[in-house]
Parts: sequence; structure tokens; C-alpha cells
Amino acid sequence: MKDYNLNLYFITDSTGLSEKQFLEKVESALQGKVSLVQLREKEKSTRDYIKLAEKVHQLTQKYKIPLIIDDRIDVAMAMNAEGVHLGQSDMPVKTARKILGPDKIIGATAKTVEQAREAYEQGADYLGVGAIYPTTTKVKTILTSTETLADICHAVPIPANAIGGLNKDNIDVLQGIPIAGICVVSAIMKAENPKQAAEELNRAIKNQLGIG
Ligand code: TZP
Ligand code: MG
Repeated sequence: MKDYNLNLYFITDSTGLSEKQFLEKVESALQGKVSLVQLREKEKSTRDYIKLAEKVHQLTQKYKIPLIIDDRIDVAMAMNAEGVHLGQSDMPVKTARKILGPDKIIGATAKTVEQAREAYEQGADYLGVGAIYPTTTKVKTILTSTETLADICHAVPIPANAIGGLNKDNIDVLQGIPIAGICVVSAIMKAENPKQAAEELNRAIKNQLGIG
């Protein structure tokens, strides 16, 4: 049984940090009760990605939180992560599902209702939809309106998370849209105190969005 919670989906960014600083930030976020962690590395060699993923996995296992690997199904399989997140130019969800089987979590990026339907039909468990706001995180993305986000939520039976430029002070635009949660990078990664940032985000998600 896949048992996970998408409320506060934390995506990592190790840019500019030593490995020690990075792992400390990830552990602090886990202490603040992020509900899921995605390891997102764009520059690392396959070997270094696996090595870091194993270290992050030790932490997420300690806090009993699933670890999702961004883009790379090979890395996820090598260190037995709980799942992968696939963008529109990564391996198709259908192929990944065939390889990983029914028990791994597969997330997909969707910016349109059509992409959302396709990901659902191919076996995705959840969707990441955005960017809702412009983001300072290094990513190739376009803005997705809250109307499209709402349309996606209503078009498919799998949960969808909002992503992109979200923080505790601007998630009110998501009110009334039946999302499962939010995905954040900088709101936690760039915080002085990730534990406190995660706690504040959890409060905002509960109070403003009624989730959790
Ligand atoms: N996909 C769409 S926006 C984004 C990704 C990976 C980055 C979100 O980062 P932040 O710092 O929470 O805006
Ligand atoms: Mg990706």
C-alpha cells in the first residue's frame, strides 16, 4: 500500500551548500514535518546523485517520510527510493510504471488538462502543477494559472499539488481549489531555520487551505 501525504511536499536544492550544510537543512525540514521529500539534482553525475540520495534516504527513513527522486528512475531504483517525479521530457509515466511496478510512487508534471489526463491514464499517482508564481529556483517552466490548476483538479481523480513561488504569505490564491498540498523549494531551502519554515508553512496550509 502506498501511504503518503502530499500536504507539504519539500523539494531540495543543494546549490551553493556543502554536503553537510545540505543534509542539515534537509533534516531540519524533516523535523518541521514536511510530509514528503523530493531530491532534485540537475548537475550531479549519476554516481554522485546515487551517493547523495542514499544519505538523504537515511534521513527520510528516520522520520518515516517517503523520498522521491526527480527525473531519474535509474537513481531511484539503485537506492530503492519510494518513488520518482517525471517531467514532460523525462521517461514517459507509462514506461516508468512498467519498470517500477505498482508499488512505487510516480509523480508527473502537468501544465495543462491534457497533460494531466495523459499522466493519469499512464499510471501517475499524483501531479505537480505550476509554476503558479514566478520562481527563483533554477527551472525551465511557464506560469500556470490558478484556473488551469482548478480545471486539472476537477479533470482527474488523482491528487494534484501546486508548485512555483509559493510561500506562507501567498498561498491564499489557492483557496477553494481542491489541491492535495503545495510543493516548495526556496520557502524551506533558503530559510535560515528550515524547521521553523516548515512549521509555519504547515500552519498556513491548515489555516488558509484547510488541508492537514
Ligand atoms: N517546477 C515548477 S516551479 C519549480 C519547479 C521545480 C520550482 C519551485 O521552486 P520554488 O523555490 O518553490 O519557487
Ligand atoms: Mg524533473
